[in-house]
Amino acid sequence: MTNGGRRPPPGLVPVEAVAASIRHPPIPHPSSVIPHSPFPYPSSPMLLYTIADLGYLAGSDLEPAVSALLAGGADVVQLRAKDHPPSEILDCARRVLPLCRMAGVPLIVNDHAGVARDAGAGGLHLGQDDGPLAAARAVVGEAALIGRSTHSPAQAAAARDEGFDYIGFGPLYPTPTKPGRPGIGLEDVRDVESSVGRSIPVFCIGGITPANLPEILAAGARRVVLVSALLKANDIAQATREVKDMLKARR
Ligand code: 3NM
Repeated sequence: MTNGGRRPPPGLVPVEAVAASIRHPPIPHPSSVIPHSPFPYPSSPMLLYTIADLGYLAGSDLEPAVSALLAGGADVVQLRAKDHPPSEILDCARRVLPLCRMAGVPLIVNDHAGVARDAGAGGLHLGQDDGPLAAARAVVGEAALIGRSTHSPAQAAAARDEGFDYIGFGPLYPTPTKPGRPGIGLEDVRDVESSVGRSIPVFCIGGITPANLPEILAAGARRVVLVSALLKANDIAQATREVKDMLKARR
């Protein structure tokens, strides 16, 4: 296996597994970027992490938005729904999971380990206050990716040491998507990327737009998360493509 001994994502029905393997032949992960990457999606460079945030999307917009993110080259899609009950989030996850699977892209559920497990999602994302990795791992299983939000270099290193598969690092700038947090700025980006980022993917997050992406990349970032800048774009697929092209050009 090229993914560090992990089993493939759970719940793939054969026809989807076949389709995924046709679209994404199992070439080795670019080990020069992330040695021993835990990501079981070896053909993807994992540069652009997107979030389908129900704070920005009406329910009926969910599938079109996720389709557009995928069409534009999103490498990861997270489902984030801060004010929705788990049963509704599960329903949403089940609606978009087939889209993600057909694109060979992991669907990550924010906060809710039980939802991630019940949906058969590719992973789970946890905040700083969402408990230890081991408890979440016991719920979602070994195959799922589990990421942690981090807001300082110390938190980033701690998440790596605990065994998280990836981290978010931010918010770089204050953002209405996660209100009440100061921006941490760009000064630690290069160090975190060159230390923690040698072991697991580091996705910079918070207030990132196509306009400020060049300065974030110049500060040392390689992987980013964009939420509002994509979901509020007139053409989500085109905005996503623009960002993905900038990330690919940086590598
Ligand atoms: N987490 P936008 S910042 C969901 O720093 C989230 O942990 C953050 O949204 C963190 O791209 C953030 O609209 C919001 O600024 C990112």
